[in-house]
Amino acid sequence: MAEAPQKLRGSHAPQDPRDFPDGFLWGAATAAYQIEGSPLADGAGESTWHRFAHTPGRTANGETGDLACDHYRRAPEDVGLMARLGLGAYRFSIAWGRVLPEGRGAINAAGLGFYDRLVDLLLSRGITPLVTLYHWDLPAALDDRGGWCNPDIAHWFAEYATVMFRALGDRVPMWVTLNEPWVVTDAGYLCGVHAPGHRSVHEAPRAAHHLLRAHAEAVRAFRAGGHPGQIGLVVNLEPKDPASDDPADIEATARSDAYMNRQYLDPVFHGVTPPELPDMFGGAWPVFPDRELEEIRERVDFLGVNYYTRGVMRHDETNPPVRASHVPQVQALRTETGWEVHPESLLRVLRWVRERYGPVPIYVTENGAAFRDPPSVIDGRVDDPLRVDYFRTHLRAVRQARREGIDLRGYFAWSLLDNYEWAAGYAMRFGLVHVDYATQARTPKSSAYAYRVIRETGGAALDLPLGELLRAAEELRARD
Ligand code: IFM
Repeated sequence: MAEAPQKLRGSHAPQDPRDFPDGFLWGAATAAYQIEGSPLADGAGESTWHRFAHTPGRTANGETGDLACDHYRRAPEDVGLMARLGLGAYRFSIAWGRVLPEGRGAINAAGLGFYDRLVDLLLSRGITPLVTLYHWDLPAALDDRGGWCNPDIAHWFAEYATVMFRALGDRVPMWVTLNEPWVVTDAGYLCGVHAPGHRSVHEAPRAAHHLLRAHAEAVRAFRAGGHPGQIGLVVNLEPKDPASDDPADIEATARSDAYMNRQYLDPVFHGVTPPELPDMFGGAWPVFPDRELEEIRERVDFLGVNYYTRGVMRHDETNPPVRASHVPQVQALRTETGWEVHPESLLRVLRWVRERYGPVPIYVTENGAAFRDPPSVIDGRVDDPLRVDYFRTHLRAVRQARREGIDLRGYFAWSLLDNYEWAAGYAMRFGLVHVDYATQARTPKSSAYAYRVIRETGGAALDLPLGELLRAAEELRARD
């Protein structure tokens, strides 16, 4: 792909030296089950997501990750695409069961080899790999033994992590233990809408606790192995606002904040549980040994923040245990997933992390939007102005955070490719790159070009009116 026009790069030098320095990581993110396809190839073990998606009635139209973006067979082409898009970094996840089909024990050399080659391919194109060890596809063999509710899983996870550190630790500079543990427990163990599909007020807090123990044990294994890179955790954060000044709504907002935003970070950074949680869960809340809370408080090298929207909350007795519900902001711009577009809240959340948890280095490890794209690619074009504007406004928030001195070191667009949006199937398209699922053709959208213009102008193109940014993106596309 051609570079941004010289006149644009020259005339828009960064206005503030703090904006986006050299070394700021500009990337895009994906996850294994969402893009790879071939879930059982070459000796891979079945995952909970494979099972869940193949259970009738669990996902939209019964869609599965069997083919997805066929990335397992097209990785070289996809790395070529990233290089063509000028990406500096790529965040991807490992399918645990490709490497350890039973979750533990014998290593599957073919599965490990796939990731080994992927890392080498990325490095050969100058793209920094950021590896997530767990993005929701638990080996089914471990689920059969209780999955995240079995206390032994902390050890199983650290064993698996150690296999990966030994195999790739010489080349991977950044590791993430878990992606969005809140989603794992809320969607997977409380609401039953994600794998493994349980609905249990008793299981959810146990799964949350053992996820955090697993995270901490993997961090300790990483440090004990003396690996050269950095390791952190990725959480999804969502500022919560009350729907009204009714005290009941204000309390519901505090509970929602404790449940979603503080449940994972307070233990990791402060070694404590938010006091609202035992109250909310009542008799279902287990008593965890103090020693385990202390163990969870293991220093991380960085925190990854996934940000998509805020939540406006009202009191709702029919929705236990949090007793709160989202109030849809009907007059706001919302994405196809129904999420309000609210870039100000990205800045709020970054300020909140710094204030509450101190000066930890932060990466925005996911940010993006599903919008309805044109139904087909015409003349090689997929115009997605709403997504361009989403990135433009959210990257302004990122720039502002840097100007305020927040130690924000990178940004990863979600997602590189349109992909399998879990239980929502393939209808939700988040990609910078359009995927034609019938032919597997990849076509970069306007947003892929606009993202490049923004990067190559050191962020200065964020100040362009949307129409001008779209024109600059189109100019790049036409020369590509
Ligand atoms: O697709 C997901 C991803 O797997 C985790 N974070 C949110 C994305 C959009 O829903």
